[in-house]
Amino acid sequence: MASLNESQFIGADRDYRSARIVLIGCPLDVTSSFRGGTRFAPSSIRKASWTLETYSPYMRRDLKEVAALDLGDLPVIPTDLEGSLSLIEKRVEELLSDSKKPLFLGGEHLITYPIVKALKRHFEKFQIIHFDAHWDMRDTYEGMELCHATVMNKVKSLGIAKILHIGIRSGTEEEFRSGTPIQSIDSLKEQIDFDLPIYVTFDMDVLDPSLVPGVTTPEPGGLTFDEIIEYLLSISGMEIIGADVVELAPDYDTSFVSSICAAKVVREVLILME
Ligand SMILES: [Mn+2]
Repeated sequence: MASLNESQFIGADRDYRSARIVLIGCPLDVTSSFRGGTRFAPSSIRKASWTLETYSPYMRRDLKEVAALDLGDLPVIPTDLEGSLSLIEKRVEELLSDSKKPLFLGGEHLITYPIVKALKRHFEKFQIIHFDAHWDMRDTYEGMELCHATVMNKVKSLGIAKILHIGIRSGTEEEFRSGTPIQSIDSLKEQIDFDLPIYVTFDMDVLDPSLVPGVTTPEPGGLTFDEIIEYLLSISGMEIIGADVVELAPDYDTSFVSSICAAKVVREVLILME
């Protein structure tokens, strides 16, 4: 076993120059409506990663072959939402100028907006795969225009070619009228554009709360881990330009399994991004 370094995700220890993928922790935890706790997620995911093997039997590849570096957390400030969002955007901008692919460890889902905003300036056209129990497509929520419940609406307004929603099982009638969630691997393969690069945004509550209770908004009726793997395998070989794993609130799960699941999702996504 490699030496345990809980300040870094397992295997993400390349030097900056040779790294192709850069992990950034982003403990933004401001706009949650039910309960917060996502500020503790990046460190918990890193710690949980050390319970995993670097080899993925699903992808049949090892993290050791992936040129990744974990740069630690962004110093986001809870009392300055706008400032925190522009800090995220600026960091993504820097990474893209250095030809690195960003993988963000949330934090709340709102972080996807500044990440995609920066990506949009570098990539003319790409599609987003959105794993989530919730649409997050509201115009406003509790008077807020920028929050976890409006984030995918804000992202869409940036002019994204295509957003594919997987695992959605909660939202308003209006949100459900706005589109149809992907229900199977076949429909993902039908709807995905194989010529376009992908950004992956992964809300941990897409998984069933019996497996991942440590999230801000648990929603019964979710996907199993094996189903997630099937979806991820079906985009294997496609160009992934960035990703985030968000909404883990580790303290609601004293068993630590939610964090281990999040770390395992990150491992698979890292391998897919390489
Ligand atoms: Mn959600």
